[in-house]
Amino acid sequence: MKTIFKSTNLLACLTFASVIIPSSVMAHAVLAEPSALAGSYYKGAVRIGHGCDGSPTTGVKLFIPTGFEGAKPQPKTGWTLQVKKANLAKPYQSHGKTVTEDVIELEWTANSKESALPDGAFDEFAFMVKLPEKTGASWLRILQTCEKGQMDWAEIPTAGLSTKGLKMPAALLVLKAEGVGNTAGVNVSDTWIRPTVAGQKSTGAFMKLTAKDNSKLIGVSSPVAGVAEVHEMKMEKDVMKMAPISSLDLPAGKAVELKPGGFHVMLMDLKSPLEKGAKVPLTLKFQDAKGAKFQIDLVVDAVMPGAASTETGHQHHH
Ligand SMILES: [Cu+2]
Repeated sequence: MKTIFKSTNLLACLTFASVIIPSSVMAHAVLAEPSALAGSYYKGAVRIGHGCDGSPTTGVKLFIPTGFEGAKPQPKTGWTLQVKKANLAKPYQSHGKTVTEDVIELEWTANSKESALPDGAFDEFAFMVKLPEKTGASWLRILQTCEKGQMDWAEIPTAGLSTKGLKMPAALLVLKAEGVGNTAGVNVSDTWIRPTVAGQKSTGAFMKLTAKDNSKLIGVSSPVAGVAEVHEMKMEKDVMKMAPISSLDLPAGKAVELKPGGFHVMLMDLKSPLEKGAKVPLTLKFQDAKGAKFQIDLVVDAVMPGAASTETGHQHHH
């Protein structure tokens, strides 16, 4: 096939490029399930992957920010639980900023040397909490105490959601909109974004859109991209070209697929690389047949479609 890709407003349309991503070992203190439905009851778990420079972990403290309600730790054999109320929290430094938000602290402390978590093992410390209604990223500080020393997981990226380059990032929890698109009249499913490599300044976002009534996709935006556009691909004299379009028709009840080689959302002028597994906020703007505008806020995983987690495109039936 003799097909040349040309683009006028980009280095290249990268929707076709196959990208090899090295699998990175996540040894940070993280949440086992880093995204959840805003406003829902969330069962989370702090995952501790190693000790402090070889020393076994004897204590785990999770700081629950304001807006989260009724946080409860799950009991753990050999460990003592403690819940401290908001006014006991002290301000702390995170990435040069002083965080003074009131928080609730959930604390697990090993009862003995025997119940401490060895450096060579991992474990999870489960909790439950009612999440805020507001969608977006939350960063939860985790203080890991060891027989010798401690690790204060409290750094927050200055922009975006990538923790790359941070030594001790706080744990990310992305709060997603409820019933993605159901209330707004467009169902969004099968979302994914092609991960990027260092230096790559643009990538594509893909999904399936099904409108209840005749509508149009009239715009996109994302805080990670300087420019976001809806693109079409078309053949012109044996040359495949891509170009921005002002709107994409969504006929009632018909699934319109945004996919490599076809319509796609182009994210350009990226502020940082979108690593595999990155959570990317994306806003879709629509207009219905009567001219009324509405939007849907999504969080899309930077993963290849085969590896796409079921959570991202998933629909909530009530
Ligand atoms: Cu494009």
